[in-house]
Amino acid sequence: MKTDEPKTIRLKDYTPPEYWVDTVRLDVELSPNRTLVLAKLTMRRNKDIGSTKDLTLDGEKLELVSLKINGDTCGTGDYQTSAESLTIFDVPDAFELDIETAIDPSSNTELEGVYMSNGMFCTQCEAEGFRKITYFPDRPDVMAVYTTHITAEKDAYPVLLSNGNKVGGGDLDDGRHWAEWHDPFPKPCYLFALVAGKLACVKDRFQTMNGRDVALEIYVEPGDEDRCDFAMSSLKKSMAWDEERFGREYDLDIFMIVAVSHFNMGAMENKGLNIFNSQYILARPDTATDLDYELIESIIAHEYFHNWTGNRITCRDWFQLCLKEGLTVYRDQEFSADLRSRAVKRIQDVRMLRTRQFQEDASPLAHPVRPSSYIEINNFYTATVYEKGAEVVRMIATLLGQDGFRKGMDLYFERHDGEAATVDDFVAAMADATGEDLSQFSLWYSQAGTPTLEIRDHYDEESLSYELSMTQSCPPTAETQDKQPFQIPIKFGLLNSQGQDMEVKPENKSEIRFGDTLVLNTETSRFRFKDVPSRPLPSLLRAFSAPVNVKFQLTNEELAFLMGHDSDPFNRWQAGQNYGEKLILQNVERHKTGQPLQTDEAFIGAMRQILNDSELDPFMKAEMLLPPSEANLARAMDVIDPVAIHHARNGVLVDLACALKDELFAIYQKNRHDGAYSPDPEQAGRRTLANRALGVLVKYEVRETIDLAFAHFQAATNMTDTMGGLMALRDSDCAERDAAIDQFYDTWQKDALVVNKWLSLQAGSARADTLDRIKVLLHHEAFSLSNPNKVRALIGAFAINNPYRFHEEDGEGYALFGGIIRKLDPQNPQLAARLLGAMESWRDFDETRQNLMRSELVAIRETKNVSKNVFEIASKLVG
Ligand code: B3K
Ligand code: ZN
Repeated sequence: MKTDEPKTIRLKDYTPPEYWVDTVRLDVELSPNRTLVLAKLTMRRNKDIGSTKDLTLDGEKLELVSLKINGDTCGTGDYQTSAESLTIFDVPDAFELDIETAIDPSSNTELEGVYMSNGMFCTQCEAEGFRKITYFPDRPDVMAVYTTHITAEKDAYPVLLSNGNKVGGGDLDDGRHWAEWHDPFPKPCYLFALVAGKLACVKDRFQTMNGRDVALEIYVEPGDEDRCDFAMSSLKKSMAWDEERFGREYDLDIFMIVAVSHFNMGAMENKGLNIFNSQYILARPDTATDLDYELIESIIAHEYFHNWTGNRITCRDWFQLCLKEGLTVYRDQEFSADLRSRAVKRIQDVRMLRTRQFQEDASPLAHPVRPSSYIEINNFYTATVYEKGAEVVRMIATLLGQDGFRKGMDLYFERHDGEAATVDDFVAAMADATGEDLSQFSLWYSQAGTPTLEIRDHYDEESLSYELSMTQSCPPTAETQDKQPFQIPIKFGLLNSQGQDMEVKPENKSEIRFGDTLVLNTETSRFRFKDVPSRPLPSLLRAFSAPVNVKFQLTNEELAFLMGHDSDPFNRWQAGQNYGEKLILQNVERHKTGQPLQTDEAFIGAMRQILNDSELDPFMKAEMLLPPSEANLARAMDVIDPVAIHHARNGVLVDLACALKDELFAIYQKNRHDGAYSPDPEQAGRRTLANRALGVLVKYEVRETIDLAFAHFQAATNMTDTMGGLMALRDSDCAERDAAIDQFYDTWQKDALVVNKWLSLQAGSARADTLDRIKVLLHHEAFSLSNPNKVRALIGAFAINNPYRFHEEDGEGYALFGGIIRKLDPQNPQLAARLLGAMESWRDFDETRQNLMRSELVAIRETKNVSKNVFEIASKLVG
């Protein structure tokens, strides 16, 4: 973990492995304090490379018990160990290696390698955790066939699981038992998994498109069996969708998922044995919100889809991470879009992209979708690699069209199945399948930063011609100062004065694809259209066809018109966001100069029309009702003023609440939940709308609205409404708020996942006592620094999602946060480094806050024994 001068790994230094591993047999004797691992590897020299006859394997935190080559025990002169490796001198060209190591799962707090969660054994090997289990060439381009033999005490660990199919099992005479698993598909070691414990199992089956019968098993802690139905049905939907949309069939006889309480991220796609953070499996209407259900569905899909994009075709090296992650996020986004509302899904994804990825891209942590160097690979599971990675795949699909994209995917699977591939291989398959030249497009993989598109238009009444001129620019980032122009697909439409799409007739037909997509591939381009009967209103970057910022001047009237009429639902929403942002930023100026806040009548009128629009889907209405978040507003300011942003945004909400009281109340009444709960998108959309309407109404804090919110909370029959009531009350200083919070804890204190919602809710409050409350909660029985879900629920919700209180000018929030990072780092460096990202935008604040954050970051970086994870983030931030 600790290194004085952490080494930087670079893409340009990649060399193929010197030795291959063909088969791995692992004998794992489980015991909490001392687990013995006997690894039998059949190895051979890579003939194409390799000058040395020495074999170096990765290994960390291992006790080497014994070592044999071709059955002969190695003497101490035959090998050498270091804190991170084992080197065996002068090995033959082909040999069998027996390595026996001992590990201590019970003291593994990093949650990487083999560790324990609530008394069960589980593993996490991606990215480099396998080296904490045994010595191995821990790199994804070494792919082997695994057989895993597990023995453990039968009473304490009745269920023994690993990858592939179960090939044997039985009892031993000392109270122990065994199971053997064989995975016929060669895989990199990061996809290895093992689980042992007292687990309940929920079973189902799936018949594949070729009639193969697959057993589906979800393993959970006993008592949670009644919370697995939705996860199971999501799994079956995912399997069917991947067959239908991409022709991909599942390949083993069994697919297993295990839910664990202690997990550093969302889930892990180990071959045939996915391991999940229990938060993304367990759901019952009274414990999970509509959003939880949505996340479960998409994460189950994501991990399942990895079976082809990640497992059957894996990554050559970790610089290619977006090859599996960006592509798989794109696939899970498409899955959700097909199952639910495409427009709402796009809005949610873009909101997240802007909040997390655009912010990262504008910070000292900016890196390309395919980074060119890293110190700690776990720091690169970022919004850029995942979310921007997915946007890049989406742009390829937009440029090639759905059919072209499918042809490219088919060719990619055909060419690279069973291989460890690169981003270039993927792009080449797309290009070769369609004849498209994607060389310029590939810059999206190597240049970081969010491009800005400045657009102007001109209409000539005499010639009835219309022109759009576009200029792209991208700020310098560490890896490239001077950017080359990107290839940018821009979906668009031209609206007439009735709000209908006009027929688009480009002067140069080759400049437009599929009738609605312009392709910009120079710094500046002009696109001309003929026979345009009247001055059009352009709707630009429809469906957010590229991850860029758009600058195009529109008047308030034009924004209101687009909000009401654009045939592209995403751009209706976008116009509302732009309008809202404009008004809030005006309020920011008023707040700074002590003037009363106000909201333009036309905006309120446009919102009223949206609320009254009987054609508009409730979920879309709910999205339109939500103004840009404080984090997104911050990106629009040269110097972020978190206090002014909070009040300015609140000011607009208060005005909406006042002016639209009747409409909001009617919406609430009409859409609030009634009857039997189902997490389907139709019901969820109505509940979201009712809860958001309530959330806006209470901004106008009068007895009546507080009573309404409290009654809503009290009467709730599902967690979505319970949380809706609590969220509405969260920022108020009233007695009902405190009563609701206490009552919630009394009801749910035994349920860890629900209690996490309680922690987040308080950490996210705008109330003045939030920081003090967090200090109390840090010592509350509901909190624990060793459970990542709890840390994220309390500290993440504060530092990442509550900018108003986190950035209080006295610096107390920063001090508390810095202290927690320093305490967490020695236990769980991965989590500590991730949380530290909360300070990524520190340079965009005023001098006082900058100095306060800077000194915390320096103190963190200078901490004795700082992990390389935290060191890398802190040093990049401080610069
Ligand atoms: N591949 C895992 C993430 C592993 C993170 C390691 N620090 C989950 C996913 O993206 O599907
Ligand atoms: Zn993934």
